[in-house]
Amino acid sequence: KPHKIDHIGVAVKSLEHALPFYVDHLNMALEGIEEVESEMVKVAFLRVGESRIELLEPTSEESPVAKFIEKRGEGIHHIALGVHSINERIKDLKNDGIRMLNEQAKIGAGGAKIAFIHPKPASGVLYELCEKRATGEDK
Ligand code: CMX
Repeated sequence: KPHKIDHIGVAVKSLEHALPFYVDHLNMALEGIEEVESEMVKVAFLRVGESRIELLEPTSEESPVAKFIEKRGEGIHHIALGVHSINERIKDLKNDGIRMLNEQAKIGAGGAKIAFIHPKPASGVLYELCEKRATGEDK
């Protein structure tokens, strides 16, 4: 079972422009900014209780997030579900006949193992499975 919403990804054109609203008006604490080269994004994590908002800025025109913004505009891009054993979850979903966009977990922000599910059976929502690195901090 997913144990929490780890984060909600929001596609933005510019972190610099997007961040002040979240920090100054929604009073979210900025945890950090990280470039995930393999995903062609720069991300900012904002803490909301046990979850986070992840702002995603594309670092290249080739970035899937740049294509998303071009097609649909800025907005919610994905919901990440915290799972304890991502490989098991991928296996179970595949056994259930659910199409994965990633059949193998890959490494995302903060060294987490991540995999995306095809949005079709999820009524158009892109879900990410996310297994955090065991740091002990992230309960
Ligand atoms: N929301 C809803 N549907 C989406 C979507 C989104 N954000 N992005 C893509 N889709 C749909 C597409 O329209 C497509 O639908 P059809 O098959 O019906 O045409 C389907 O999902 C597959 O999309 P695709 O672009 O053809 O598939 P790819 O395998 O090329 O891309 C994807 C996979 C969606 C994961 C990639 O495009 C993407 O968005 N990558 C960015 C991932 C990301 O946010 N990484 C964060 C890293 C930081 C971290 O959190 O660790």
